Amino acid sequence: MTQTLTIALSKGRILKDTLPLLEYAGIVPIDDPDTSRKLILDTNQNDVKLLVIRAADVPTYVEYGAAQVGVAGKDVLMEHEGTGLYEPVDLKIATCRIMVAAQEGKSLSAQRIKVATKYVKTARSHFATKGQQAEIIKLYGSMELAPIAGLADCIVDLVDTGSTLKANGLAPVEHIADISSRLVVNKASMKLQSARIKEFIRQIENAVAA
Ligand code: PRT
Ligand code: MG
Repeated sequence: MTQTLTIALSKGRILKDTLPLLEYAGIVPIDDPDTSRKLILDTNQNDVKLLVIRAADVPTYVEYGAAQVGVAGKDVLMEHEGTGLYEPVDLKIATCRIMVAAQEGKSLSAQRIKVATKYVKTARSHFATKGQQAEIIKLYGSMELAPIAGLADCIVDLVDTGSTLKANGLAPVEHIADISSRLVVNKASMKLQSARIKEFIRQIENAVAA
């Protein structure tokens, strides 16, 4: 009997960049991920399914074993509070940097600064490591607005080309980490479906190398 392999992916750029890697591993969705409204996609292999969920929910699905494997941004994984995940492969897709950014010319040397971000854990640990007091203000999106609107002195956000920062009068101030997407694996599945999952990991490693 073959057990189903369920792969959790987030819609958007990670899904787009993961599909070629899956195809290299012989897995092709039957429904068109761009147009289908289904959240669970069948593939050409009848024991492989794709879940299409919010980026921040991927680690949770994999940790609880609702999906045996998934693809998540390192930014999302650094915020995840759980313990039950292996991160065996850097897929080198959806790359960017997580950075501190502020209005052009703005000094961040105050005793205590306000930092707006969706990356609360990462921001807190960055400023703690620097020994700078920071009040972290949690936002869910459009971080670039916060300094302009006077909500915060700076933001912690993802930067790729830098054009979103620039368009909003912001400039990068500090580099926190390089980000890419990672293959994540449920710890129990790695034991229980060891052969299947190791084979899948090997195929994905080959796809990344190709
Ligand atoms: O929509 P939902 O809230 O569920 O998730 P999401 O909007 O975070 O999903 P999506 O499709 O944007 O994918 C997010 C994942 O892609 C992140 O978790 C990262 O791992 C990865 N990624 C890579 C990025 C970027 N690059 C990126 N540039 N995610 C977001 N951006 C945004 C950034 O937040 C900023 O608004 O793009 C803008 C900056 O781009 P530049 O080129 O103007 O610098
Ligand atoms: Mg989005």
